[in-house]
Amino acid sequence: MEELREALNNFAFDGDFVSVKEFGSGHINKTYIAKYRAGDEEVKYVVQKVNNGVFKNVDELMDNVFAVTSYLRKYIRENGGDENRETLHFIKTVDGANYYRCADGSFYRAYVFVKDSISFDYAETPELFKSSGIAFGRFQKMLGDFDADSLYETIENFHNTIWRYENEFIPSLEMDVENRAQNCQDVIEFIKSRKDKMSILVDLINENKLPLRVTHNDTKLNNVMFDEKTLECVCVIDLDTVMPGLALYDFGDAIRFGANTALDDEPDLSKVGINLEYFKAFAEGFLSECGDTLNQCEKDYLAFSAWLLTTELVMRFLTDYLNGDVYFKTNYSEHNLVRARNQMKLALSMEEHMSEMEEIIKSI
Ligand code: ADP
Ligand code: GN1
Ligand code: MG
Repeated sequence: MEELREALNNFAFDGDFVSVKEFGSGHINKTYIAKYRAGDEEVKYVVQKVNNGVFKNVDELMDNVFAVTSYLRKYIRENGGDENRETLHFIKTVDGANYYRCADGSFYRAYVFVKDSISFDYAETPELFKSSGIAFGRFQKMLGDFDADSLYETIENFHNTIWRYENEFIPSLEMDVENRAQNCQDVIEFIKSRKDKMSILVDLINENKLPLRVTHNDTKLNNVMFDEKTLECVCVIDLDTVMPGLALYDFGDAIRFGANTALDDEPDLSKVGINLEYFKAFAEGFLSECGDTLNQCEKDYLAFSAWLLTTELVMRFLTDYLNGDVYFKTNYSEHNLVRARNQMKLALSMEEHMSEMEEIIKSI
């Protein structure tokens, strides 16, 4: 708490401090809401302790998010939108820096809480999920002319699935530091038997069939803020992984999280599967914004990307389980294994329904 206080004292916030509390359900950073009072008005800020284990170079990370949000603010202003609501507004420190480094070495950053907005871990309706598709499709469209080369790769090989298999999954299995491999042979087998399909998108990049774009790369439903009253999408958040990537990564990752018939850590696997209605809703929203810019190869692999990103997460959650839960936040000791099995069930369900998923894409 002391470092949090130290950080709060070093941002150029408006007004007097009222309160601070932990907030949100992200798996990576530690997020707080800090309330301030300026005259009669209460102002809310989001203050985050950056996960320095995940993001090794905080300078580069913050350069990226400042560059992207500055670009978006200008784009939104020039296109008649509300730049204070439709993208994140970062606050500098009193010394004019992008983030604050505490005496104990931890890193904090701050931005304005998007007013009257709410995020969801589960979409109650297909309309809400479609709206998140609009948000991520628009995000990609808005960044269409952003210079991808100017961005740092905040996490290398983030969605290079086959690289993760060879360089993370297999080594963690061989080390098996917690002696946990014996608990998850079913998932290990699942992953190993899908290895051949893990290089498909990377191969298509190398063959120049899939273009690198500036993408979000972490398109979970709870990385979109919605208007509290109208439930329309307002703003895409969590910009830490904005870097050159594939439109397919953004599509696939959103589906694997939001078109699951259950939460992604639901332990009762009978509840887990692909929700085709939600799949269609998201695809309609996403493609209504950025469909025009996609080439035929991108369109052809949309359904596949949902399966691939789901399988990638099976592997990432299981790798973290084998490593002793060092990456994702967990609430109990088997949490990562539960997540891996959940995503495995979802991937199996997609395998069963792949032709329907492909038909849906063709119909849009
Ligand atoms: P993580 O990387 O840990 O997922 P996020 O940046 O996604 O961190 O923030 C975690 C949660 O905090 C989000 O899911 C959202 O609910 C909330 N949040 C983050 N930024 C804002 C914001 N500017 N306005 C309102 N809520 C926010
Ligand atoms: C993490 O930060 P958050 O909770 O939005 C992760 C994603 C995973 C997701 C799984 C930087 O997202 O890649 O898909 O958890 N983010 C990072 O729920 O690794
Ligand atoms: Mg998040």
